[in-house]
Amino acid sequence: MRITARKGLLVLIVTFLFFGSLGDAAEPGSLSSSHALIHDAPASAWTEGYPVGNGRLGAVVFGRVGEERIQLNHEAIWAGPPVPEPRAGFAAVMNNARTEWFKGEYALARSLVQGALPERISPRSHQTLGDLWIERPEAPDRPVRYRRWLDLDRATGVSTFLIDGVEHRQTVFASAVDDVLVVRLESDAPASQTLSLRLDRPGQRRLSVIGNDTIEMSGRAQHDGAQLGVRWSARAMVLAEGGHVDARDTTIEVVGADTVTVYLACDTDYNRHDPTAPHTHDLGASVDAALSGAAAAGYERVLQSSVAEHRGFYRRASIDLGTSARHSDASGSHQSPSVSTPDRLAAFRDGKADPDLVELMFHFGRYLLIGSSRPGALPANLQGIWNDQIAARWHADYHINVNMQMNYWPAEVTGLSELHDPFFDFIEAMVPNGKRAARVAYDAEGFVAHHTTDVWHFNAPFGDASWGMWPHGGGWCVQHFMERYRFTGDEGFLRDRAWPMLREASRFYVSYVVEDPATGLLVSGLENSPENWFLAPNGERHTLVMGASMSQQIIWDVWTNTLEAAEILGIEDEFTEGIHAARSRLLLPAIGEDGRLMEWPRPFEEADPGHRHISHLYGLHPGRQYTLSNTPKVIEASRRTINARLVHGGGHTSWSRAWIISFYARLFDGESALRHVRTLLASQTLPNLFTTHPPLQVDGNFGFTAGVAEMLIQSHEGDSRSGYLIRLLPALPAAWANGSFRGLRARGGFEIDLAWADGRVTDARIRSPRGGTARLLGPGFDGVVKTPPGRWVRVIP
Ligand code: FUC
Repeated sequence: MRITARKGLLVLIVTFLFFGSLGDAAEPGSLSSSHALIHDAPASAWTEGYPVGNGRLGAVVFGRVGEERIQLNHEAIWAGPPVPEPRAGFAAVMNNARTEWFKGEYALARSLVQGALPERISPRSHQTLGDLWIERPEAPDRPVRYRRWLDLDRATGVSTFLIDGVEHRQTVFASAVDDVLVVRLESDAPASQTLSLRLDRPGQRRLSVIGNDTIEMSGRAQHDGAQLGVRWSARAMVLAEGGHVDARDTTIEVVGADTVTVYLACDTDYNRHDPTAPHTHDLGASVDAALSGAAAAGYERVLQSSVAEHRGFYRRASIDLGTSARHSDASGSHQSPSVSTPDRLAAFRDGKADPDLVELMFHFGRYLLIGSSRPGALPANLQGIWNDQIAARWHADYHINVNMQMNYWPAEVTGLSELHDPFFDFIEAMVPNGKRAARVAYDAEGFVAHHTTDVWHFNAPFGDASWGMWPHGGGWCVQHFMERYRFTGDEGFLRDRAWPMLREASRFYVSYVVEDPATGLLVSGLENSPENWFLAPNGERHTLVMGASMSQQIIWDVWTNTLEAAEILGIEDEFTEGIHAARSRLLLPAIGEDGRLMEWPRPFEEADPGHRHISHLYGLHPGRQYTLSNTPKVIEASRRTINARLVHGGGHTSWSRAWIISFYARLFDGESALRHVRTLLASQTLPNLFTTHPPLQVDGNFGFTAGVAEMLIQSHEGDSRSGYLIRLLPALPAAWANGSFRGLRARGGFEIDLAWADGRVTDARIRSPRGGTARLLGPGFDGVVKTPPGRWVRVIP
């Protein structure tokens, strides 16, 4: 093994099989202030409940005593078609509109396009499965010695309380191993479980009982008899030790049991590969199979296997920003786990330092991804899988003008690569409709996707042009395929999955862009810059342009990734030549007179200067077009762009705030990044740590985790042939001067553990399954490391 030290640094290289000094600092404990939410009262609102999930099946647990509510979700309970369809003849309208736009006839261009767009069809939402209600008629109104916690390391939501001097404990979790939701009710005295259980739901459903211990709720997702969608069936089996269990109407009554275990399973006829061809198997039978499997295994085994399986993901990464016992200081910045999460949030809001809370929020993002995105399932939607509504805000759908992508920003860097799979499967499943939309709507080749879609894979420009006229969802999603390759080095994935997507997205853009008659450069349009408005010279508000900066950057990104992939795969043909030629004629964003990166190709004023989307910084993040080394002027312009947005109230949704963390991280500005880490936690986070748009949108949680990771490690510079540049602690704020991380990933397939003190790297180790070479650059460290396959290489400055 060789490491080449630069700048005269002394570097010692040793290969270790394990790394003692970092292991304990970052290891999740059983209940720690960085790995658990704690409340001292039951949830009085859904946003105070604890989410649990196995990727398909989820719940929000209220932890109430007299009337417990466990709100249930299945990822695939969706109302159905009709969906917006691409409209033939649209391309001709678009061509006329483009001509008018180039002449400066913005209003006419807009009305032509708007007049040809299909209407929005609403709601067609993801829906709550319903609720499991557990009633304890004799429970006091006010619980005594009440406490509940969500243990992120075990993925269990627990509540404990006293009734008549008897200590009760409720444990809820969603097992991915047995595909059941489990509710366990125990106490420290025999025969103390007397309660009734029922299922219900605010929308259409049928209720029945099966035998004397199982309740069934089934139906077909819909909106008031229309938009018939997914058929589903859920059953809850109630098993008691001691006492009696009986069914009355649609309720299960338990009297005097020692313990009660409820297994709940749900299945649907949704076919994620082809939603138009629903499954035809017997849903009741498949639900029964899951229930009897869990019952046969028994509670302890179901629990243990669930915890172990969850930890297989959860324990892959950890961070310590300086407040674990090792680093806690006399000022009392270390929080004891006994302080409730709302109290910690309130203290944080008042300016109290609580780096463990930042760690907790970082881990919560990983926890939510594990809970809402598992191989073989649907990707995490706007709410993950947690939704208590029949018609959710934005239908809890798959917005792809930032939101779903943000959900997956933390996946690779925190070592949860497999959890990215549902995203890839979903985008690939959209390809047939995406090709149809390209052909029908634009007379173009290849694959397109627009600003949003849902489980029916619909794909069309529709609705109001200010949000619906945006054909870059596909181009943006395709970036993830390339990033998966970069993070894993998996050439099979590059060849079989990334390349076809890159090729089809590139083909769309080649046939879609047009020449700007004034400059001869290639521009995309007409379309919005998500979802902002500009003021035309005559003062009118408009959204549609030719050559919005974000569009041009996404196209640059897709074409550049395509060429890079082609080179790795040894593909050189007419197609790649065409991309080369097109890219050299692509309009690239300009810097305006005020020094900001321009959002539109002409110097329009923003109608909403504090707009939540800062789309035109796509090339800074998540793209890799702009870096301090390559484009210093654009980097400076980016800084001014963000400042201007913030001065006007930008970042007011949690996802927008989260993106700003990553922007600042890419500007190597740790203090500004930390300011937004704090603002997101202090003012855009709900009592159960869900981030709020408002209402809840989990993209902010995922963007938070990704943003914190981006402050600690970056690897978007370089490539697989010349080697990646891995920046360690590129945006470390002074408040995090001492700390460590474990298991963060870098492009090139590397996994890195790191410790630092006084802002300087003190210890690091790196490995990659395939072996490789990378340059590591951090405070107090700069060197090139070569790792043999699978072996840790320790690097000590
Ligand atoms: C985008 C955003 C909105 C919201 C919606 C789900 O369109 O502009 O703020 O997050 O997605």
